[in-house]
Amino acid sequence: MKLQLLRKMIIFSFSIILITSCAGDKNGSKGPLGSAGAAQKVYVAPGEYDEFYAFLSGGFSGQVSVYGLPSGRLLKVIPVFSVDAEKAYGFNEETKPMLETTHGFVPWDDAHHPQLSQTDGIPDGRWLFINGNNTPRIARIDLTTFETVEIIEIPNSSGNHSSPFTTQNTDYVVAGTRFSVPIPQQVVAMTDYVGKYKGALSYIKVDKDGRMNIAFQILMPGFDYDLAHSGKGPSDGWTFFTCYNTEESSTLLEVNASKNDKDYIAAVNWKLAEQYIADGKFEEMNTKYLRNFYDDKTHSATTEKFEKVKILRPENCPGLVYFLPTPKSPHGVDVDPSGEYIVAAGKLAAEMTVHSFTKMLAAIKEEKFEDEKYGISVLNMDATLAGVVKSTGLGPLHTEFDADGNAYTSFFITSEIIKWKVGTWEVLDRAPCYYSIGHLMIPGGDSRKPWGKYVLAMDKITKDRYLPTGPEVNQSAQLFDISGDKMELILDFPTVGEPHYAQGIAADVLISKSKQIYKIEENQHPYATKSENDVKVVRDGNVVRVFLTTIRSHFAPDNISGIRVGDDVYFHVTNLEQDYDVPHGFAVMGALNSELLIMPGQTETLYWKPQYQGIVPFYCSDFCSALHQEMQGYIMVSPKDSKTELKWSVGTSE
Ligand code: K7E
Ligand code: CUA
Repeated sequence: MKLQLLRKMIIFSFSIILITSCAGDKNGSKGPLGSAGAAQKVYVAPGEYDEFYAFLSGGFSGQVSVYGLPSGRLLKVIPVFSVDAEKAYGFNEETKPMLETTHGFVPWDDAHHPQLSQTDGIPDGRWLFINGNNTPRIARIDLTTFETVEIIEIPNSSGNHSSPFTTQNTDYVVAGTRFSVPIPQQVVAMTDYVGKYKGALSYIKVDKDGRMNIAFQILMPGFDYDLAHSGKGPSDGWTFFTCYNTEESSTLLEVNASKNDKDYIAAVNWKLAEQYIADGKFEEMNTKYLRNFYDDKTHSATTEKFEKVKILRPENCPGLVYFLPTPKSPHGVDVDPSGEYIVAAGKLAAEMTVHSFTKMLAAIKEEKFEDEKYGISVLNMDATLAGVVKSTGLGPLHTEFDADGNAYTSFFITSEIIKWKVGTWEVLDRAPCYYSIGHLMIPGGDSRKPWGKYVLAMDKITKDRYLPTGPEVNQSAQLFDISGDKMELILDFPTVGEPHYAQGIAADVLISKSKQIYKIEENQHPYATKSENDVKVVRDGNVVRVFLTTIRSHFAPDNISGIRVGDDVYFHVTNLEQDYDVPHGFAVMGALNSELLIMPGQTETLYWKPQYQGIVPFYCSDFCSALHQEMQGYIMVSPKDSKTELKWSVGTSE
């Protein structure tokens, strides 16, 4: 507190000096004053923490990266859908099941939309969900450990883009399909697309402990379901999905899916869906999907298989879905903090359309319909329209909200953020982005109670912002201070992968919950070794299990003999440390997978198949102490048909 006050005073006096030495530039937004002011705003002194956590998706990296704001410092990369050799994710025996799907082991995905769990529409810091776009999945990250603990596959989906977008009490996360396909899968010619290809909107129930189950799927017309947001406050109970390709074309969509002047927002009444399910108005469809769960007591993941989903058909369920006409190929759909306004960004439209939830309900009641598509009523556009934002920006994509009734929309083509007033629709400010902004994020900016303060732009093209690094240059994020009337650029920093969306949360919600160690007495890994006295090497046919421990600065055992060429060797390494921030690594020469990086109290397993006789070293790969470089050992590998006995030791050379 004192430190902060001191810092503020220093900044204040520094500003005075600058203002007096820079006469003529009174607003201070340009020149040396601007840059010094900006640097001060993002500087976090040693001994202090950042104010917010920001979780950025990695796009084609498949992971989530965690940054501190306002400093823009990278704190962690969380492996989610892609293997990560640094953390042995997808390489050690414990996490391999996390990436299992009905297609087999999938080592990669395209992760787009992180979404924090909410209570009463406010991010609560329990979990972060994120969608896998390519092989449809949703992952859940535990925010006490910052590790992926569950991944559920979404059947009948083909491109999980409009996902996960939680409801306001995390009753559900959703999964809308980008590609429509024949459901159930079968051969239907692309020329027969119209009416025969379908899009599934899935509702995944989230239990109190976070576990995910597919509750039901709604079988929709064969459009492309692009993005979503759930209602909040008065509109809680509804989800809004944008759709494009209402033309139902299967080819050259850049032309053929841009013909209709209007596409739709699909408004889904999920509380009514629950009622239809309870009343038995569903059909059960055979399908296949997997759910993978990582238990941080056994430090291991397991896979379960499921074979049925409940299907609701809108044509048999009156009132379940309505279409709101929305100009041309809308992309993002965002609901303001009050829950009243539904903002659609028509990426090919000049203006932005805002629908009113109250008017939508009235139009439904008064049956103001202008059309019907596959049994779904299309509401009259004027009847639901709340207003139009005449921004003069081009290519609107996404909107977030601050705490003062303002909205911020990203415009890809004109590469800018436009700030406008919710309710009056007037444009208040605009700020250029370098370059080509996609998503943007305000901490809490899609919740009922935004923290505001900053908006983070996630830019697609970096060009000349950073030093050149060959043909590939990193994507870039840019941070704006939005505490004043005008947005002020205060920082830009390169990102991991290509972030599509992000979530921000006040740091103090997470700090106290963050786990520092795994308690060794709670370790229920079936191959854990809880004391150095219990280390051993056990043979069962060709399978050899090595029970190892680590503690600064040695392995036990560190001399092992009796392993033979062709054995299936499992190194079960338990880190006996019980201090914060003391992982040990484990690396074996020539191993075909990765290192292990074992947290205090954790057990991890490396599989190894020795291929030749001789002496094979292993060592700790994480600099853990002054004698880290001494943390090493030897394995003697004997010929395949030898009769050598297993022997192990530490500290004796017998
Ligand atoms: Cu606009 Cu995948 Cu959310 Cu990219 S999406 S920007
Ligand atoms: Cu243990 Cu380095």
